[in-house]
Amino acid sequence: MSAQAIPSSSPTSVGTDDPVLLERIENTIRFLAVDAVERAGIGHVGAPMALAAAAFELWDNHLRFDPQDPSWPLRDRFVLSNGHASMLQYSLLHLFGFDLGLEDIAQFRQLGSRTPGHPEYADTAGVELTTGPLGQGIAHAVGMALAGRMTASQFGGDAVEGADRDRPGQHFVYGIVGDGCLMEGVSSEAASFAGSHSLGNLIFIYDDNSITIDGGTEITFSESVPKRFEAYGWHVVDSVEGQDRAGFAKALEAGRQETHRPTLIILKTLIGRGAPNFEGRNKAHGGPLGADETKLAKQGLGWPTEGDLIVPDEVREYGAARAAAKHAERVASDVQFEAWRAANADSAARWDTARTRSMPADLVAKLVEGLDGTKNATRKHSATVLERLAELVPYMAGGSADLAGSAAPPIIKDVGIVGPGAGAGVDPFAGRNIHFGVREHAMGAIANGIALDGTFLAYCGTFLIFSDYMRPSIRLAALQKAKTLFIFTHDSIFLGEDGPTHQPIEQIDSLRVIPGLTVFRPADGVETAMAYAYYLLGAAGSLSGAEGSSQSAGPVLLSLTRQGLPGLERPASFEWTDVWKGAYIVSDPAEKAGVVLLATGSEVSLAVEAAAALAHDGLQARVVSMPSVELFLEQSDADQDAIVPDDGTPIVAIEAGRGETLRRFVGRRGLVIGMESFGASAPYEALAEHFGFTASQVAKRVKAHV
Ligand SMILES: Cc1ncc(C[n+]2csc(CCOP(=O)(O)OP(=O)(O)O)c2C)c(N)n1
Ligand SMILES: [Mg+2]
Repeated sequence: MSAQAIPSSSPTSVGTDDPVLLERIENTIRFLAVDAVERAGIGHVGAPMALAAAAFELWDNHLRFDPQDPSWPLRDRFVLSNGHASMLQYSLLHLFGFDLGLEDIAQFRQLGSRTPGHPEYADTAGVELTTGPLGQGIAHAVGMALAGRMTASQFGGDAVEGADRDRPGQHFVYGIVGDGCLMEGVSSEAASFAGSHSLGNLIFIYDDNSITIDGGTEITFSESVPKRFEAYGWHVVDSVEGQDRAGFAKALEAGRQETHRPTLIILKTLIGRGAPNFEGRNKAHGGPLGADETKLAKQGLGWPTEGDLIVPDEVREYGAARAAAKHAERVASDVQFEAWRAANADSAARWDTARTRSMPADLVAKLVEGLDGTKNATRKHSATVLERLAELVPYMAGGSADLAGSAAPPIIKDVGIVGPGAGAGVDPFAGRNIHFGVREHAMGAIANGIALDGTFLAYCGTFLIFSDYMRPSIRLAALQKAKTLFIFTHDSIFLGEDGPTHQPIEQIDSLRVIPGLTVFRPADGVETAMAYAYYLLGAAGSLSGAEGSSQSAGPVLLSLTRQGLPGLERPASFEWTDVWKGAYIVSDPAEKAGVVLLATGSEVSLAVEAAAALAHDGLQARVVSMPSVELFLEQSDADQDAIVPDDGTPIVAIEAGRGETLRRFVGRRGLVIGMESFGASAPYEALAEHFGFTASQVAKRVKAHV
């Protein structure tokens, strides 16, 4: 990997050394957590009580941020992977002057509060991402760190004398993980990726307390974490005592100095520190301490036992002063940043283009061009569109979990490779093709992390069947409204000979039920291109009307075929943007239709053929393509009825999957032509014949039904 000049000096002005004040602050954080959990009657006290001192050191003396502008692009990122310790983060946000008052903390875990049970992105100023499903935080953070390195390489330009950090991509990604996160497989995948990609801007602190909910970690977690992370290619600082402020500060500095390996600091902590009958035991993990133990803990640490949620005056004043100092550093940084902009006009302009999600005005036309009527598999249309986007949206980055060769999705020509695959002597962060490796679960999280970082738009993909390995990350994308694009191919039994292990049956239905995720199953090149356009214009915030609903703010998923498909013929009245309405009429008889064939993806052309067969037999059918069920359901009732009538006309749904999400359109006794088994291994034409997906068999079933 090529050497990069990454600054490593302590990044932020130095806070107090006064041990008395520091202890007061530590106990403030500790008892804010204890009291908030006590009020809520539920929550997690153990980790906040144990990590109060170290987390404060990190925020006070190391983390660069501006409480007045939580989305300052050059800020360091902080990720609480053990999201159950949310009160730790809320206490810090409060003390450092973010928009989070004591009244918010008093509402911990209550409906509509800014202090939900686990940190949620966009609910609370200063929360970088949603954590709680263990392991996801560190995996997302890996994506954020990768985005940082790619940003530095592609938009960072040259440093201005004396202000190396005040330009894009020079920040660090800090985080805390617990035992639970490190037991989860997703953290292994992500850590392996981070080591392989030399993400030296990533610094994680392992809350090594040897405790989880069910007991000591020795009951099930016996590997050497330091050796494991060293084997991944991490720089490991083993170990620092949780109350050793100076030792921890040194470890953080060592982490910053180490620019080519991610750093894991093993921090030995005592869960529930300060609660005499709980500390060091699994019962300290969660739940309120209770009145008696709370009193004992407060007495033991010299804390007032009357009242709760106490922030002593000197602590509040100190926090306010530090918040002001952090803001002043930001203001100073802005001056340097302007100098950088002046000296790097080209990089600055491209950086602005990315950060504002600026797109060419003729994006839609450019994407659709030449695809109308063109025969191809939709995965190939997708590849064509991605090739175009390499130029049109030069801040899109992504790749596949070792299935680029199957266009799931492909390597984009003329855009370099990210990571060691870039080759000797090539900047490993100058490219935009990411080899995620065979790590689907982490791939989803890493892509989300890239998207949430805010510079690159991120896509990732594999075969649709393996979306099951990514479901928690896809769900988190939707929950956070991360603009991640999930590109899945080989989307039905028609992938053929790989057989039932690879044939998705229930996946498309199961993905459509994730709130806020827009699933497209395009039928041809135009629909594929328009699905991409929907994703991109949604990211740019430039969709309006029903198309610009809250749906368009979130992630988008494409379900694409392996097999070739004809280009659909559509009526003259068809407009490309009809695809964004979720469904449209592909063909309609002159007189009133006797049946409506509602199909998605590869089954739309099948429906067209079946309609011809039916017409031959005197039954006139309307054919409707429904590329997105979610978008169709966003339309007004009248607009929906104009496409899929609700007047008793029989509706038959056709989808080479379970088809259960289409059942709502056909009525209780309606017909869904779908899959009831896991499929079979055979050439796809044989499978079509076997499972009844031929025009003549579809026509026969429709006739029998009507
Ligand atoms: C994927 C996932 N599985 C299970 C849980 C439930 N859970 C929350 S915390 C926890 C134990 C975590 O142990 P550790 O990370 O060591 O936290 P500590 O008790 O040390 O605070 C579990 C099982 C979860 N949040 N996410
Ligand atoms: Mg633990």
